Amino acid sequence: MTTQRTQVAIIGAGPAGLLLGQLLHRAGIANIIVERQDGAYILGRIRAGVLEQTTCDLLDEAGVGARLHADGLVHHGIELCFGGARHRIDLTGLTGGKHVTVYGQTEVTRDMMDARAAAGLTTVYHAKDAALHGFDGDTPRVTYSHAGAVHEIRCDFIAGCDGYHGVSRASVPPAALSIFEKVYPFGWLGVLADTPPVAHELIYSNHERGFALCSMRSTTRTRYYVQCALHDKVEQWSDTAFWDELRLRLDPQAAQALVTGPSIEKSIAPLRSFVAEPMRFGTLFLAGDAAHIVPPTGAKGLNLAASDVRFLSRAFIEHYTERSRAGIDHYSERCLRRIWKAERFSWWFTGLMHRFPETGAIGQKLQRAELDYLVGSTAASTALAENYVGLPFEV
Ligand code: RFL
Ligand code: PHB
Repeated sequence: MTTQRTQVAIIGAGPAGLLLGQLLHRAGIANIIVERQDGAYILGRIRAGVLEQTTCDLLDEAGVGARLHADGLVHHGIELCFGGARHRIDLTGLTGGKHVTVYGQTEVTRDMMDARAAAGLTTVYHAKDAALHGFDGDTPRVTYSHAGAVHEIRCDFIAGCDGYHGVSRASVPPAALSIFEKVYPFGWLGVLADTPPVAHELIYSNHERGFALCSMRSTTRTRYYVQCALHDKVEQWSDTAFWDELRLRLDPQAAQALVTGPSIEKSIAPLRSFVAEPMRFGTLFLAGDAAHIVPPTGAKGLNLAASDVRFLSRAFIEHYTERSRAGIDHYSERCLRRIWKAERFSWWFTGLMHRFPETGAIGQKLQRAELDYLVGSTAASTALAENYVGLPFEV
């Protein structure tokens, strides 16, 4: 068994792990990332598309914001579509000047992988059987196997950035965790295509056939979603079936403007609200999807991962430079305060926009009344806008 020594061992090279690694490196804190997959696999996962300003600021702080500023699309509003018409929510006007940036998670991840490689930092891809040891004390270790040999990393802290299905949360004794979970009775079928976006801004549509979302990755690449049954399989959905269904769920003008084309990627994602508390166990810290999941309706998952990493990087920097434990001791509580607000918003927006079979006709009437109220009330529109662009950090 070979043994390496570092300050922070990071499990997972998704957005949370890569961003933490980059921020720590810039503060002079040594770290090693251990990742189960290879880089190409990670870059093939099509996920988030909307970044809050605080996420963009953190990417700048990590020194990986150049391409984001060059290629990201700044959006000042979103459109809500219902009853055959679209209604604009003026994000910037309602929030005193804030906006969001449309820039794919794939690109964010690629920028961070490139920066990590350029800095010569260690990422062990294809690391199998990662196991966490001794995190109830001050000498935690991570073991993993790679190319047939077992390796060990000795460290001061372990950051569990390994997503919902990772080993980090699973390593915590169940009695030490409180789990809060809701699984929604539908999924999202997503299609990526090289077609021009149907509109300049994102369209969130509530339709009696189900929810639809028109998003984008650039001015020539679109990302569209339709609500589908939980048991649907991607193979059941031909490109034609997808485009036909999407068109039906849009207002007549958008339906007519919709440009279709062959899908580059097509996948189905289940929707879940999930929080595991607390987020720290001795010298193990959970961050991102390892600790919480939101349904994608509010576009909060990647942004929450970034906000956890903001708290965690500052906590480690305080520890190493100021010898202060404050950030470490308050990490879980600070993260969770923000997480629960994003969980609430994502749950509310999901409930407002989707077709819920069990609520029937009265459910649809109530949604319609709320949507009418929302687009007609500055107070209600402002509540949506300020959550969508991202709530401020309290500490
Ligand atoms: P990730 O991205 O899942 O990365 C975890 C990494 O850990 C690795 N791993 C392991 N490594 C070593 N050993 C093990 N035992 C391991 N187990 C796992 C995995 O291979 C992986 O590389 O978690 P992270 O970094 O916390 O990032 C979270 C985000 O990926 C996620 O929250 C967002 O994608 C959610 N999301 C959205 N978020 C937004 O902020 N805005 C959006 O517009 C948005 N849209 C979305 C989304 C998620 C979606 N899906 C598919 C769930 C749209 C969709 C459809
Ligand atoms: C996306 O572009 O993939 C996307 C955008 C907004 C959402 C969810 C996903 O709410």
